[in-house]
Amino acid sequence: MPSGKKKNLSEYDVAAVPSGKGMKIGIVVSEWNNTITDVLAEGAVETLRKYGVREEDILVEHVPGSFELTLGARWMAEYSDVDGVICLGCVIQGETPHFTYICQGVTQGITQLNIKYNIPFIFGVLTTSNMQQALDRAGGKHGNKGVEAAVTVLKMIGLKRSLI
Ligand code: DLZ
Repeated sequence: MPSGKKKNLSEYDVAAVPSGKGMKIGIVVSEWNNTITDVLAEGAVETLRKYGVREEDILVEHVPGSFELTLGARWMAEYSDVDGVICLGCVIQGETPHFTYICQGVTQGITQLNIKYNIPFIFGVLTTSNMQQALDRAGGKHGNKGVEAAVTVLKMIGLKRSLI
C-alpha cells in the first residue's frame, strides 16, 4: 500500500482469518446512534456467518449507550458461554459534550474486561469528530468497523486455541 494512503478498515487477509466453526460469539450493541451501530452489527454478523459461525451461536444484545457496553459485555461473558464478545458503539464528538468521559469510560472498561476474563472483548466503538466520519466507517469509504471487529474476535479466539 502506498505510504500516506488511508487503510480501509475492512481490508484484511482473508486467508489469515481462522474458521469460526464451533465458536460462540456475543455482540453487544449500543442503541445510541443506532443508524450507525446497526450497520456495524450487520457487518459483524455477516462476517461471522461467512467464516462459519452458526446463526444460533451469534448472540446479539443491545444496551442504551456506549457507556453501558462494558457491563453488557461482562454479563454476556458471565451468563452465557461465549468464546468472545464484540462491543459496538458510536460516540460523536460534535454532538456529545461529555465525549471524552464516555470514550475514556468504555475504553478503560473494555480493557479491564480483557484483563479480568480469559476471553477477548473487542473494541468496536467509533469515536469520531462528526457524523460523516462515522458514516464513512459504517459501510462507507473507510469500510465497516463491524467487519473488522468480527475478524479481530475470530483471530483472537484462533490464537487462544492455537496456544492451549
Ligand atoms: C448521553 C450520551 C451522549 C450525549 N452521547 C452519546 C454518544 O454519542 N454515543 C453513545 O453511545 N452514547 C451517548 N450517550 C449515552 C451514554 O453512553 C450513556 O448511555 C448515558 O450516559 C447513561 O449512562
